[in-house]
Amino acid sequence: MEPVSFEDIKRHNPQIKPGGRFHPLDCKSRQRVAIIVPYRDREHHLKVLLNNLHPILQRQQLDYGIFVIEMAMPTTFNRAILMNIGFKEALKDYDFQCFIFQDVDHIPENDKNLYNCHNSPSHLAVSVDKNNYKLPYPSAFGGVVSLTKDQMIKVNGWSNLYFGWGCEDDDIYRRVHLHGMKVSRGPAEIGRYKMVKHKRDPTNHVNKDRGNLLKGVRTRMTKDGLNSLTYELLKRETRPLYAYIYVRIPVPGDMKSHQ
Ligand code: UD2
Ligand code: MN
Repeated sequence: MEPVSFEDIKRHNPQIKPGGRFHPLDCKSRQRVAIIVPYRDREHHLKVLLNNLHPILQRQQLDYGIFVIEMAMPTTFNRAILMNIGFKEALKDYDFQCFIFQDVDHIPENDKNLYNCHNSPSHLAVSVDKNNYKLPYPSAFGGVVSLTKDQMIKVNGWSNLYFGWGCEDDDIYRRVHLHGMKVSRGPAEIGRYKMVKHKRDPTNHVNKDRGNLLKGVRTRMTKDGLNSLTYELLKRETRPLYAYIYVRIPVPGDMKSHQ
């Protein structure tokens, strides 16, 4: 759980290709998997995550890539729109079939927690130390989840409208159910995570509008998501351990300016 320098992580994982890509040389992976990490000012967490995740994913013999999507200051953080951007940008690189949406502070504990996709969207972070390794509520869908490319398109991705903390995960959970799918979960002893301890970030205050937004999912979901996504790509870098994507998000009310 201690941060390790990016150089040391690279040295310990010599098989990782630029952009944080890997595929096994002695077999063909079942799935091509993109790991999307929403990010702002958490370098300490990113070091802990990459130091744990790269070894695990290699042992799982995945054909994978890690994408870190950073949102430019000063706009209030918007985790869900970064997921949509990661989905779109990763597909420009490679024909990924499966998307894992991974919080930067969630560190998997068990190698058997497979980073792949299923017939229905899946919640991977079933038991997190922060919640005493218990699911906080039956419809929880936070931390780490997986959806296939087709499932993402079917639900129109994540909402773009949740600025600040909360309920963006409940929004996509509802989209999944409103499209006749159910969320699957593995056993709690496998879906175990440690969350790096942190305080609420200064640019991610509680979203006061989250309850209202959530009430409107059904009517909003067909027009708020992948099909209404707008952002400004500021930088795209192939870093040794991950692909880095730096974006500016238009604030609500200013949506037209970046189209
Ligand atoms: C919970 C959820 C999380 C998300 C969030 C509400 C669980 C286990 N976790 O986590 O999935 O739904 O509530 O938005 O249910 N981030 C940054 N920089 C920032 C702010 C956020 O990188 O300044 C990213 C980072 O990947 C972080 C994630 O967004 O892990 C979620 O934010 P959080 O860790 O502050 O939220 P938390 O722990 O309450
Ligand atoms: Mn957290």
